[in-house]
Amino acid sequence: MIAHPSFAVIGHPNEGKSSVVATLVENDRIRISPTPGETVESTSYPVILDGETVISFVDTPGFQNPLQTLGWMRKYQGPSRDMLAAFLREFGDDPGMTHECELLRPVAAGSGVIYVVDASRPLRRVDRAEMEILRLTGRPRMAIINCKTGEEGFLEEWKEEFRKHFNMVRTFNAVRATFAERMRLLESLRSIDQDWEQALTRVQEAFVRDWDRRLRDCAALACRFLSEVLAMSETTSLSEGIDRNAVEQRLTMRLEARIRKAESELHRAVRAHFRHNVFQADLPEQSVLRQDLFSRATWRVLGLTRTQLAFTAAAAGGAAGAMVDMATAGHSLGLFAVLGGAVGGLAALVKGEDLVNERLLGQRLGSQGLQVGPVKTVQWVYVLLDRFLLYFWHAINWAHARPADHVVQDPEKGGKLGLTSAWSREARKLCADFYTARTEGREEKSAELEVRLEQFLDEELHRLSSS
Ligand SMILES: Nc1nc2c(ncn2[C@@H]2O[C@H](COP(=O)(O)OP(=O)(O)OP(=O)(O)O)[C@@H](O)[C@H]2O)c(=O)[nH]1
Ligand SMILES: [Mg+2]
Repeated sequence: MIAHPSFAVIGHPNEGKSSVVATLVENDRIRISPTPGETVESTSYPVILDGETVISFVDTPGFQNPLQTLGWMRKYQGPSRDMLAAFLREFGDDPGMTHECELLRPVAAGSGVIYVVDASRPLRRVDRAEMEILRLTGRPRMAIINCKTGEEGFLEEWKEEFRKHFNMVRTFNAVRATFAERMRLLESLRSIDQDWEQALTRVQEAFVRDWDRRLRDCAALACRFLSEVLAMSETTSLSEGIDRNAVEQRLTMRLEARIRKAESELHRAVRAHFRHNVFQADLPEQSVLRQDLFSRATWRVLGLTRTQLAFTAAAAGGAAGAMVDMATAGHSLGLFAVLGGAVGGLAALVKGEDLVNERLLGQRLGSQGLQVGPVKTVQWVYVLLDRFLLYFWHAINWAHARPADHVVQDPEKGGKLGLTSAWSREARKLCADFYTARTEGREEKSAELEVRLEQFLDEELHRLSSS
């Protein structure tokens, strides 16, 4: 007797069974291969949520000998509930039937059946035999149409056959299935057998709770990251005769390296939340995430338009005026405030509206100190957020069953890529206020705004993952 619902994923060799299991249990270590016969043993993969196994899916080898198996089953005379046990006894040592024994063993032990078919090819006699075998097991069963190519010419023929043998049929793309699609599949499983309905309702609820927790964690991680990075700076003391430009450059490089590191740690944490172990960041060739955080390309593509920025700056109480065009701001992007010392002209590499109060920040430095950072434009917060949102979007859309050549494209095409550019003015003002409070070191105000920002981000992550 199995304590939780279990489903054996069964089918012809190479139809995508292991891919379906990998996606459903979010396990990118399951072996998937273009060569038929990759899976030779049945392996049960549990879904563990809150420390408890709520459901498991069994990956099985493909049918090897369906015609002979069906022939035996048709001749079988004993009680039908003993049929599978009798089959395993009879063929347990038969080398020609090892796959059939492997794939029927979990079914004999009480698993339901998910039959996977690549319906982009015509139906054959062996397919009918496989479906009939599964019908004769008498277990709750569902068919999944996993169309590996876009070909749908044979779909109707398949569906007609499915109706005779299964309680439920669903289309499911193992490579592109989102969380919402996985939930729809669970919903369908719920209705194939009354005895499992309650247990599967609890499974569904556990999946949703777990997903909510992941998004809440990611929103919190992003806020911690922003909070840390917005306030980051590098400080040193200047001694007599030192080349101030060289010192400034060194501090800038050090600061950039720290920020890059913080961002890659954020990405790693996001990736881990969605259980991507084997596949590292497979980002599309042209993704802006492949560009360095401080490159011009990044700043050109992400963030807000000038008009949006001007509104935001005004709303957040910054001096009104044209936003600096980061792409033309000199040899470096000139993003960082340079404070303290007898800095003179260095203090304002970037002219225009700055939301950072340099006098306030520079106060503590005295004439011998030099500080680089924080970043002096509010655009920074949108660039950081947009990169986080893009990374999150990829992490939730990378299937755990990706063929090697599968790449998910960035969500938006053309124009401004940043998702924040579509945010409401209130949301952008919240970001700008947070930026100002944080860079000016106003702890209490920052903490209050961070709570609101985290809540807003949580809603935004739900919106991004709901389709
Ligand atoms: N394009 C595309 N390829 C898929 C899809 N599903 C599976 N594949 C590919 O089909 C091949 C077989 O996938 P597997 O998941 O290993 O198939 P299987 O049924 O477990 O195969 P065996 O274990 O050999 O019986 C792999 O190259 C997969 O990448 C899909 O939905 N779309
Ligand atoms: Mg397999």
